[in-house]
Amino acid sequence: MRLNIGLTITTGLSTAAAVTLEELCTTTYAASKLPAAGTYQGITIDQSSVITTLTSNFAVQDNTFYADATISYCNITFSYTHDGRDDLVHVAYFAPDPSAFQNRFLATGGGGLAINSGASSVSGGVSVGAIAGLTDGGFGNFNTQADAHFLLANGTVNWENVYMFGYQAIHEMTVLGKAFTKNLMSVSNSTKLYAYYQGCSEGGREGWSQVQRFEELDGASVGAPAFRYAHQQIQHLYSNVVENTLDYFPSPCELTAIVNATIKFCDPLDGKSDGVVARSDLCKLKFHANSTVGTSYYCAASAGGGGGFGPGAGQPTPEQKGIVSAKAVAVAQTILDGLHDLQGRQAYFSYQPAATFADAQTKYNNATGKWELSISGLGGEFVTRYLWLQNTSTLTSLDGVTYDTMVEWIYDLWQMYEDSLQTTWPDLSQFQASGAKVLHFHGESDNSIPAASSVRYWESVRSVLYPSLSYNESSIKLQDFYRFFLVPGAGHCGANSGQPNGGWPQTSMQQLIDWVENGVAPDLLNATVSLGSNKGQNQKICMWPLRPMYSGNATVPECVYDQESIDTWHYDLDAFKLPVY
Ligand SMILES: *[C@@H]1O[C@H](CO)[C@@H](O)[C@H](O)[C@H]1NC(C)=O
Ligand SMILES: *[C@@H]1O[C@H](CO)[C@@H](O)[C@H](O)[C@H]1NC(C)=O
Ligand SMILES: *[C@@H]1O[C@H](CO)[C@@H](O)[C@H](O)[C@H]1NC(C)=O
Ligand SMILES: *[C@@H]1O[C@H](CO)[C@@H](O)[C@H](O)[C@H]1NC(C)=O
Ligand SMILES: *[C@@H]1O[C@H](CO)[C@@H](O)[C@H](O)[C@H]1NC(C)=O
Ligand SMILES: *[C@@H]1O[C@H](CO)[C@@H](O)[C@H](O)[C@H]1NC(C)=O
Ligand SMILES: *[C@@H]1O[C@H](CO)[C@@H](O)[C@H](O)[C@H]1NC(C)=O
Ligand SMILES: *[C@@H]1O[C@H](CO)[C@@H](O)[C@H](O)[C@H]1NC(C)=O
Ligand SMILES: *[C@@H]1O[C@H](CO)[C@@H](O)[C@H](O)[C@H]1NC(C)=O
Ligand SMILES: *[C@@H]1O[C@H](CO)[C@@H](O)[C@H](O)[C@H]1NC(C)=O
Ligand SMILES: [Ca+2]
Repeated sequence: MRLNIGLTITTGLSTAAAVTLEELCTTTYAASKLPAAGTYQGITIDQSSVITTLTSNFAVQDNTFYADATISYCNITFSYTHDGRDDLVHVAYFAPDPSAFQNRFLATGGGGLAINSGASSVSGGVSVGAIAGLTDGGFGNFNTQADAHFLLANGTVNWENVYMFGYQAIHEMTVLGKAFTKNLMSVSNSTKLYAYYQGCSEGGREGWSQVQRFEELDGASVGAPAFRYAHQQIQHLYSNVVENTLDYFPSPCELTAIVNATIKFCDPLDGKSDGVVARSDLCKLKFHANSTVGTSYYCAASAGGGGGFGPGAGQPTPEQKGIVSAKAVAVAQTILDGLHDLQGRQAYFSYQPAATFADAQTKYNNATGKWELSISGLGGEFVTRYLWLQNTSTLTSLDGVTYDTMVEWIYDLWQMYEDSLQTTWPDLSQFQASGAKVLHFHGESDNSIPAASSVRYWESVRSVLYPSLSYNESSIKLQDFYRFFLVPGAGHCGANSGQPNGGWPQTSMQQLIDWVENGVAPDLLNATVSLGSNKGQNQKICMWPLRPMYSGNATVPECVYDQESIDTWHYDLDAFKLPVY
């Protein structure tokens, strides 16, 4: 039979089965290649659940994480249950044309409260010659968010779903996906199948959840991970609590004026006047927000927008004009200083200067003509649903909420979800010993997850793995398998329209593959400008802890060691007695 011939002629690099994509993309063929029973203990695949859909000449275009390409693929889905549990989990695997398959499997994650990114990551995976998988986590269907079934009833957590979201579902999808890939593409037992992970934000947290626990991957590309979950999610409310505490609710335009003035002052500190703050650390050291008091600002009325995630997001905004007030600067500076308890001990850190104040967005009350509190939807749900276990995502009020209340919320969520969602286990010895690599990056002007959050984790891993080595010696050792890059000017998991000349590492997967398969470790991350008049320009990004310094308009920086700058990224979180990894 043709399929068996496919198996026997498989040698060396040419591992593709002798089937066409059209032949592969039938339910009969796909069902005959499902992972064998017992591939994953406790999982039973529904053999009759297979669905295949062929898509030809699909354009991967302006994808955040993959270069432009035209691909054909088969979307193969099936479902499984956990023995002893009455559940149903759906997985989807995008398979390339067998002639384009390059012995790769790619697991992908989601964003926000979604456990997958729909077609975007998996189609990108196909473009690099991988079979790429995603899961619905067992939450219903591929579009169901994790919070939809987070509670079984008010007060009762659906812990199975929490652990599925936390790490289990991606792990299962990966193990099944690797076995399925080998069967589907007739990869011989002697041929190495490379397994990768790619994700950003919640997808970045999911990536770390795998790296910290399992040895299924050869490489992971993780951006701006939403890890240190308890701290991270409550951080989304911090800006609102600052506004409430200082009793000042700046208009979006007044905050933008402060950001614009910050960019103007700090842009040249990196040696290049390009509208990009590539050294937000020098900005922290040299810029005083109070210098913006009195700056005049103007924003035309708009029919929608306003940004943010609160109830005011997307509402029409009136014309805004005035001069930046001392109160607005106090709000901005207190936000940038990060959460401190009422005794002045630091509990968390904040966004870098030059990031926009997304969490601080207010809403306009057309009846009173005033700007009012707009509680961050991302932060609010973690209090109502994840902490209070109430079936609602809306936190209606911050009355009586102090900085100490926030510290308590963090502490309680941390205890509740330490082993499922917190995701900052710092001992990566097992992943390291397996020979796998992790490429981690974070937009320096991220307005949703502080860039310092990633720096802190890199530092936790460094100090836990190499407690007796010097900073320099341990940094170099860590870089053998874990490399971290701050992306100048970039926002949350993408380029930033406020600093459009900053490049974005769109081809990080390609560099990871080159590291894993060819031993080419990236000293500089490859980046491409995706916005503005320099669109298409190639740039290079320095590897932490080195920091960029440019001469004139160079696109390749000198990567310098600057202790005073490095120190600005490290915080003593003395509001907690336990170490915060
Ligand atoms: C893959 O196919 C399934 C079944 O038809 C469908 O529900 C799902 O939306 C498809 N996935 C993507 C990412 O297109
Ligand atoms: C939570 O509320 C939604 C509607 O907002 C409802 O569909 C769902 O069944 C409720 N879940 C529980 C566990 O009460
Ligand atoms: C690979 O090895 C397994 C068990 O070691 C065996 O069952 C299977 O037939 C082998 N597959 C191929 C394609 O040789
Ligand atoms: C901020 O800068 C941007 C880009 O230069 C500009 O479009 C916007 O009008 C400025 N806004 C304010 C309030 O200064
Ligand atoms: C501005 O802030 C800096 C640093 O906090 C301080 O040294 C300086 O005195 C302040 N200037 C004014 C005018 O308040
Ligand atoms: C405020 O209300 C007036 C009168 O109803 C309306 O014309 C205007 O568009 C509203 N403005 C905003 C920003 O909603
Ligand atoms: C569950 O909590 C929500 C939010 O507090 C509330 O609206 C709803 O009525 C509660 N449901 C039950 C069944 O108590
Ligand atoms: C660490 O290495 C940097 C160069 O990467 C060097 O400038 C610095 O002096 C070194 N620090 C120590 C303590 O050796
Ligand atoms: C680096 O990015 C450029 C576009 O800026 C692209 O042409 C090139 O292929 C990328 N290199 C690698 C190794 O991915
Ligand atoms: C850098 O580019 C800008 C804009 O293209 C130009 O005005 C400036 O003269 C250039 N600076 C140097 C040092 O080449
Ligand atoms: Ca600059």
